[in-house]
Amino acid sequence: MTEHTSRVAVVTGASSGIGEATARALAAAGYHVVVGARRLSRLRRLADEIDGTARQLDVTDEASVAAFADALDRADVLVNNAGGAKGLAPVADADLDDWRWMWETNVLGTLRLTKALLPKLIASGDGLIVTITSVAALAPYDNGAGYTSAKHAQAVLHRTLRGELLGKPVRLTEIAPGAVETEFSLVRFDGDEERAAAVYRGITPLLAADIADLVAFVASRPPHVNIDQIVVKPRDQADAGRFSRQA
Ligand code: 8X3
Repeated sequence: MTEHTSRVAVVTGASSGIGEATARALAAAGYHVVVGARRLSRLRRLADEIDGTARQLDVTDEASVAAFADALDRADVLVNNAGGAKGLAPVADADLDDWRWMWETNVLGTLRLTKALLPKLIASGDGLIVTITSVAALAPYDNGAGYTSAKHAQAVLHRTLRGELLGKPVRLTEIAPGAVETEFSLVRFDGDEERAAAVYRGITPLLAADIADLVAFVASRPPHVNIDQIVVKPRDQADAGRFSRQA
């Protein structure tokens, strides 16, 4: 275990997209960043670039989370980013395995990491938990119940901590993005590139770096300032299902 004198930020789901961009932004802000994800080779490349630490992490696996947490000598910031969507189906056709995956990663994954790191975040004297939820955590949409219900549950778990940790030196920020062009839609549509591209066609979507900027901003506020929630969407998006698309 390396002893760190600089503040340590932990980012889950850091092998791509918002997680990867957030790791870069926090490293640029002076954090030692511990990146966790299942795809270790991609993580190692990232960790080398940002002078951070790569550790394999499966947020759905109790033992993996325990080993990940044990290896940390300190934790000042936790970014709960791991998660995602699988499928877009009406409740009548719900695929139980897709639902299970979404609840395991988004909800129980956030729960596992938060529980495991909470003692270290409190001990830091100025801890911060940033949970990346979604506009899907704010309202349901048709064919999205597996994802919207998981994101609602993840958000409620996060928001509950705001009260439960009152009096403890831990801040809590929820960031709820709309359309961000990452591997998100490719995962949702099981590798169907055509379908994934259509989600962002004709709009200027947010980029992973746009969300990472917000995390870095939140983390750079003084300890008495708690930014509770940020909802961020492309200008071309009014809500989960309403876009202005150029032909
Ligand atoms: C992703 C945004 O609108 O696909 O979290 O649910 S949406």
